[in-house]
Amino acid sequence: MELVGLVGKANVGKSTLFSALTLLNVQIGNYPFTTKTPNRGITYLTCPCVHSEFGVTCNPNNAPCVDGVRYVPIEVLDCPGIVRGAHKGRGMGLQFLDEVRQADALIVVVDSSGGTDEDGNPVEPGTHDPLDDVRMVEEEFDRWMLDILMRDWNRIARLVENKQSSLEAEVAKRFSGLRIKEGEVLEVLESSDILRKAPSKLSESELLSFATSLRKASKPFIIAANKSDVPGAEKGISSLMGCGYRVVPCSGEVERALRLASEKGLIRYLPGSDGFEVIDESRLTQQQRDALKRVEEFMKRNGGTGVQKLIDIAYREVLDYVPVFPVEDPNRLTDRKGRVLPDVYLVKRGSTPRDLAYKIHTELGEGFLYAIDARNGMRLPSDFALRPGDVISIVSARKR
Ligand SMILES: Nc1nc2c(ncn2[C@@H]2O[C@H](COP(=O)(O)OP(=O)(O)OP(=O)(O)O)[C@@H](O)[C@H]2O)c(=O)[nH]1
Ligand SMILES: [Mg+2]
Repeated sequence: MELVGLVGKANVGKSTLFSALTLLNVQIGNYPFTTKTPNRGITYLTCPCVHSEFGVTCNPNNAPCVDGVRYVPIEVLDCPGIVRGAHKGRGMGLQFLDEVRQADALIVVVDSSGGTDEDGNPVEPGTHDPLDDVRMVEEEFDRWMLDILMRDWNRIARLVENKQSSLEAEVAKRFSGLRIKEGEVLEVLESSDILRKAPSKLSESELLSFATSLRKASKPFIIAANKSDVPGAEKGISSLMGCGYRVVPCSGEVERALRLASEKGLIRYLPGSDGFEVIDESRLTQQQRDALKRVEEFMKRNGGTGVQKLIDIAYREVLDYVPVFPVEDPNRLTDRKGRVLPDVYLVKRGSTPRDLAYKIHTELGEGFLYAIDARNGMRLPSDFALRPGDVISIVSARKR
């Protein structure tokens, strides 16, 4: 399953976002380092279901369908806070980053209200520039990667200089599990000056910029400008716009309150929508009514809470994944259990039907013969790039 990590300075609201995204109760507190070990949970990416286009009713298996929207499960990891110097062991250190090696992307959470200082202690809103926190996370992450490289650099240099191995193979090995392949490491190397020098002659700063390029290639960042419900957050959000990454203003706290109220049956709220409906006004206390009024105003300004957008933008825009609907029978749109449009899979844009087959099951990929587009019953060319919403039947020599 896809995996996304929530990282960032201490006390910026990572666990609140995690809880909103997964509706699990985790420890939340207004002091740094509430979270001591990473938490894992399931959240969902949303995409339109194709059932109405085909005039059928779907029987979801891996991705529930609500009001024509499919919710595709994605694993999410809530990490302990990072502070400056973490790579040298300050705060909670960076040991836990080993767990984010497998993530497709990282959501870097910042306090856009500027109400937490460098170490994560609460301060007057507007007194801290959240852009500093993006830079801090970049630096700590890159230094963590640099340390991994440096730990073994003499040996790597010797192997490469004696022609016993290649630099890309050795680097890929050190970051095994980072979801970066040898070919991608080579691309990064070729776009830098690194290959012009013997590995043993490289300076620490050259290796650091190599680590930065590796990080950018393997772990795209999306910035969650959290706490955007706090008055005055616009200043922090506009400062963040200069960070070079996609910035999504959001409020984990508001999203969490909405999901809880919806779970209790007080309101009707679909994550990702820009409003909610009160189910029975008479069941609300005056305090709840006032709170909902403020939430409504915030959502109008922000176009929703931004929390669902974070996941959707991370996968659909930044990572550029495409949701597709594999079926076994292209006429009835069913799997072998007779379920209509049961599953949604995410594939990287440019993926072919064969890539999809491998993603579903190695054997299906190995026996891949051809694929059929269920919209017109035609066979697809082998280099066909899957498009969002494609309904695909894979014909394989090897039965699952
Ligand atoms: N106003 C506002 N406050 C928030 C929001 N999200 C979190 N908070 C508050 O920020 C504080 C920290 O929240 P946590 O979710 O524990 O933060 P964290 O980043 O997980 O903290 P560590 O685990 O210590 O790194 C709590 O007091 C939350 O109530 C938000 O969207 N808006
Ligand atoms: Mg936390």
